Amino acid sequence: MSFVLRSSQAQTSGRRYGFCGIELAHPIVNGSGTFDAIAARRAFGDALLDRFPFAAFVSKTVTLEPRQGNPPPRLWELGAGMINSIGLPNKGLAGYLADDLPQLAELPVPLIVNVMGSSPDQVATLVAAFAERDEVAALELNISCPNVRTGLLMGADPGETAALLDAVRPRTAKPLIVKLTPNCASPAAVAAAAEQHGADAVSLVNTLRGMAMDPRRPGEPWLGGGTGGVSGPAVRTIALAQVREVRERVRLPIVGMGGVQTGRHARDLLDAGADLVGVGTESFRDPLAGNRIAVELQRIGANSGMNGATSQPARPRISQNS
Ligand code: RRO
Repeated sequence: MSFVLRSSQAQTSGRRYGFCGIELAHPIVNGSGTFDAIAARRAFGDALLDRFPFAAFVSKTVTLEPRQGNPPPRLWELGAGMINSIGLPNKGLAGYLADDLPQLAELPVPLIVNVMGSSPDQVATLVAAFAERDEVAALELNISCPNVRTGLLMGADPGETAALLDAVRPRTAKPLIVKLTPNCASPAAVAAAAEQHGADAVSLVNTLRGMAMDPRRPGEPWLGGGTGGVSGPAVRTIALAQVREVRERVRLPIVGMGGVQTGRHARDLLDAGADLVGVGTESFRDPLAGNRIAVELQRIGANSGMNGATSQPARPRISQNS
């Protein structure tokens, strides 16, 4: 049995979006780990390929060795989002190359592979393995997972990020996107280090570390991993502020994400300085959210806060001097 896809595909105006030398039909991509394209293809069949919700597909994080992930429970729902403690379960590099890569290569959009290691050498090995694969358009370095012990070792400190880039940059000519954490003193300083040491783009925000207590076991955390990563509308304003801060510090292209549910939210991130927008938690609610958001964004157009006839703000500010 396959399910029916109901949403219309993003109608692009013919305009293409350039990102690190990759041509995209619109500026909406997925956040790594929030859309399982292989499972979605099983559910929706080839209709998924005709109605693919994103302009590029970012894979779930791959590590060198297979991982089972964190013990359950792995999710806690909030009024304005959720906390995840997935712990990056994956088949490891060999399993990914054998099973997942051939299936992901059939998607109708460029493939960005997200990788993570617990040392620069490990990340360099992963990057080198994908460097020669034509199926892969770019690599995203996950230095921002809040849910594993070593997740933030290289992402919370500009010097560690610089050392990682020094190890990894010589291993590939493909674009390298560095996924930044909001769980550090200065994401903009980490972005600047990434830029100076050869990154091609940055993406932000990954999830914010958070915790929920078990309602039936006083003093005990709900999540099997103890803490988790907060995402969804709760983090949207934080993402906006951090994207703006990073934009003021670096010239690199930015993939902005955090709580995007509508075209308006995407427009706001673009206006804050992002070049592309990632949709994450919203895709769990609606797998075709990416498509809907791309259509909404296109309808809004640029400079949507302005009155088109006069180029004046649609709603004037109240004067602070009167
Ligand atoms: O798998 C996860 O628990 C996870 C990862 Br790799 C990540 O980068 N961000 C997140 O919120 N969860």
